[in-house]
Amino acid sequence: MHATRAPDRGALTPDQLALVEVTLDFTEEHLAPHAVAWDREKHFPVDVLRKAAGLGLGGVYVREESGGTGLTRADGVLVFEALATGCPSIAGYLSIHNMVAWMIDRYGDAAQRARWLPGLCAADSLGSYCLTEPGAGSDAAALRTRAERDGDHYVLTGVKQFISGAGASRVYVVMARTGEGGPGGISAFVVERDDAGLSFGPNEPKMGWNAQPTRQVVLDGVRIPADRRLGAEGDGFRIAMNGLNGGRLGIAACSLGGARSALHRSVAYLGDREAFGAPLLDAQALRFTLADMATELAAARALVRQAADALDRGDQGAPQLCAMAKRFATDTGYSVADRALQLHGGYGYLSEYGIEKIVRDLRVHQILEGTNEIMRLIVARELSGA
Ligand code: FAD
Ligand code: 2MC
Repeated sequence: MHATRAPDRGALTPDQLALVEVTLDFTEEHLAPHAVAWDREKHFPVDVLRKAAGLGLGGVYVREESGGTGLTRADGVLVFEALATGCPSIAGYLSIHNMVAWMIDRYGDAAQRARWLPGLCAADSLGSYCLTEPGAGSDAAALRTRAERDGDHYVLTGVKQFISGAGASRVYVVMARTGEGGPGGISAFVVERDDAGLSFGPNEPKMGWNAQPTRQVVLDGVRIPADRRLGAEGDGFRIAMNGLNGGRLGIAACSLGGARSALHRSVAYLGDREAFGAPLLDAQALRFTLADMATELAAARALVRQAADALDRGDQGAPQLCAMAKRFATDTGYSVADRALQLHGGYGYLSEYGIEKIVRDLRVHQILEGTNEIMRLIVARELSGA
């Protein structure tokens, strides 16, 4: 087995090694060869997501008794790192889809699990997570979308901004206000694509993550039965944040995968490219750059896995570790990818080589699922007790 396929195979159990192998085989066959074209054509490959679900990747953290794969977070970060070596954008979307499926499994009742999880696990229905609004991003508890109780129904009105997968997804977990201002007045709901009053903005033109749509989700008096609420009234913010703890690890792992691919392409490129009478790989300055990239990625990977273990154990400090891991791995991933571009010289800047796409895809990981400033805020609050 080559180092590009499992950088620290000794740390993995036989089951994890097999999981990584299967995921990498899938990635090399179904993602990597198409990633540049999907980015160029802004194509969302729903058929490929269904194929991934055939391997159990539609319900990675959904319990087996609910029809999922029942993997741990420690397994999950291996899966998403492997997928992102082929396409960070598709791996990132699949991580969000899995966050939604996990939230329904974890907070839904038996009827809700039976209604939505089979479709989500098979990726026959895709999932979207709707927290951000035009006026409430980092300060998510300031959200203004309302859910008014009306007998056995709720009526939802508001706008959700930057929603990944919107329009293509069938299942939307929407955080909306049912009570007072602040986090305690928020509840979580499942809205379906066919619900009357739901519509979508245009696909936002953007720097990266082009292989998946990003749209506004507009709720104009969407009337849904009360049994679409996940958990109790007022629990929505906690549900949203607990979803994000795992989601942040997924995004962190996607940064590791994208950057790992960029690093290994750089090694191969410098080995082939001759200048001043020798392969560029012989130049010590460039070898040291590669060594730093590999070292920083290994450090980031160790922190991601530590946070995943903490989340699996239900440690009290897990949210802070997830924030540290998200901040560190996404900053490191972007920096590694950017150095890989430089090592490719002018060719790194050409779309054809796929390196500039990785840089563009990884840039947004420093912004979404909580900006890296908000990750620092979470860590600093814990340090200072406020
Ligand atoms: P703002 O909150 O306005 O922040 C602006 C700047 O100020 C940032 O640099 C921020 O870090 C900084 N800042 C804010 N507050 C503080 C503070 N207290 N201290 C220090 N700095 C601060 N959201 C969803 O709900 N679902 C999705 O599927 C989804 N997908 C996305 C996909 C893409 C491609 C993008 C770009 C975004 C997506 N988002 C999604 C939204 C994303 O989570 C938000 O963009 C992000 O949380 C930041 O919110 P904002 O853009 O409103 O920035
Ligand atoms: N895990 C578990 N619980 C959490 C939590 C976490 N990560 N973060 C907050 N909470 C709880 C917190 O313990 C508190 O509970 P209680 O009332 O029982 O004490 C409650 O939630 C309210 O928390 P705060 O008092 O800290 O709320 P505040 O408004 O001050 O700050 C902040 C919360 C800034 C941490 C939160 O708003 C945040 O994470 N903002 C970033 C938003 C974000 O990540 N958006 C991502 C959108 S999704 C996306 O981008 C995709 C691509 C899918």
